Amino acid sequence: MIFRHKNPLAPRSDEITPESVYLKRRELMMLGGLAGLFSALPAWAREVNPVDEDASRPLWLKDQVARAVTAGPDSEDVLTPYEDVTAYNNFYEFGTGKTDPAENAHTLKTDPWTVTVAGEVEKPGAYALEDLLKGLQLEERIYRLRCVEAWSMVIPWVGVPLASLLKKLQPTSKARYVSFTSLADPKQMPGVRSPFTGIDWPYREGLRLDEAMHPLTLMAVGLYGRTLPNQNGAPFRLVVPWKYGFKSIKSIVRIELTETMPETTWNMLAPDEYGFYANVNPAVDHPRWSQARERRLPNSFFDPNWMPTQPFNGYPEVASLYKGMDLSKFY
Ligand SMILES: Nc1nc2c(c(=O)[nH]1)N[C@H]1C(S)=C(S)[C@@H](COP(=O)(O)O)O[C@H]1N2
Ligand SMILES: [Mo]
Repeated sequence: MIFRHKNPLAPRSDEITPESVYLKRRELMMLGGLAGLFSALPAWAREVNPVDEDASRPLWLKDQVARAVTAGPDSEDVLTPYEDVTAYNNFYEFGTGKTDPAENAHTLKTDPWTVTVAGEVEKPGAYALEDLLKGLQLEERIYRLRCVEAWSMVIPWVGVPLASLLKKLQPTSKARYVSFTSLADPKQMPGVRSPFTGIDWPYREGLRLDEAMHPLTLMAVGLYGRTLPNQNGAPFRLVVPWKYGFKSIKSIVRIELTETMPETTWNMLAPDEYGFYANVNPAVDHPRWSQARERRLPNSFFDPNWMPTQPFNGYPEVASLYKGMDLSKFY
């Protein structure tokens, strides 16, 4: 099933926003029987802006993204416009300011891209991204993204459940955690060159194996029906919707299955402020600010768009993963 988009880079109209077009499409898809209507579009009908980054991505990737199927939990949320999703980012490898990634990440070379798979796994190796994703069905998933800084977005990702990828890589019986590492190339990344970020590069994250295997956990290669923009972690990133955004590590070059809990970047930097689990939890404040509410983007100074933060970011189906754990201790 192919899905179609209004070109998100096209000039915005007050009447027909990309989001409203998008939501309409979701509604139609949910009617099921009508879904067939959308699969008959010829390739020439695809709206591709030739100056867009997406146009220069490898064909196999654009193709696989275009063949994604709609999946995941239904969402009542209004999508955050493409313009905001791709202009307001955290990607410290390209600077600490919110607009730095969009300004600087064009220097990231995303093809060819190799992901090293290592540790407690039957199929280790250095995989071309194409081979890693070969045979896997991509899905579109609309997820809320809640940053620990108390802003949030709603993003239509395109990706593959991490569980499907791990099934292909075959963790051994010893594997208990999955660790992820981002590219850290000073030549391509001004933030890695800079002595001021204080981060011990490369950026690292990790999940318990059962969290990694949860059906909500996604490896994203696209958003809004296109390949990922560089500033959003191209070409391959993690998305864990019930955890604070910093767990959703970008531009991944290494996946390692381990017996012991891996080190994670923000936990190493400030262990009192950022835990390994980092589940979204309105009841446990950050030592320096409340986590009870969030600003949903887009917003403005006069209309900050505050709303209450939900436990597990509104994904209660993951609660059983933490049964018996004191979530104020394991934050
Ligand atoms: N490698 C890397 N991954 C990262 C970050 C980063 O600085 N470097 N920032 C994290 C944080 S704090 C957030 S909120 C999300 C933001 O994702 P987005 O810019 O696609 O919205 O990416 C996460 N992944
Ligand atoms: Mo974040």
